[in-house]
Amino acid sequence: MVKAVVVLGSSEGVTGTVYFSQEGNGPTTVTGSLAGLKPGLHGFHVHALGDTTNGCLSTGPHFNPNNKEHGAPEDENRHAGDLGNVNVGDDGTVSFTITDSHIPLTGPNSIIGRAVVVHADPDDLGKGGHELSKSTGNAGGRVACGIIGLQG
Ligand SMILES: [Cu+2]
Ligand SMILES: [Zn+2]
Repeated sequence: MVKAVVVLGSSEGVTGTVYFSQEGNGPTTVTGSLAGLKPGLHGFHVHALGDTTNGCLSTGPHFNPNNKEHGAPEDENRHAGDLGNVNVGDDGTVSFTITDSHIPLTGPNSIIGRAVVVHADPDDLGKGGHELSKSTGNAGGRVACGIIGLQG
């Protein structure tokens, strides 16, 4: 079992912790909770770089080792980092569990050392018809992020 964690930070008061675990070559389980967000859907992704020297902006684009287009988690044509949306309640918090087979914690496409980013707006999952739909899901600004690190 390989485990990882990211503590999310934000200049806008968003807080959260997200845990990852993977058994062998099986899917990765993502369990997290976030607070301080506006109610509704927020894009939730793994971005390519673990670089926060310029805040969440320097974490690069969605992690995309196979050169695909942006999509929904269940799509064949999706970035590895496309984890869809989290649905925040009226109290500004959300707890979630996601199981996904595109974000391993070992091997050449490992997400260790990359970033989790939470966006201001909903991810349209590539289907919004906006010029940004096929690259970012038009999910708006980056309101919180953190670097994925190994956990014992
Ligand atoms: Cu993103
Ligand atoms: Zn994407």
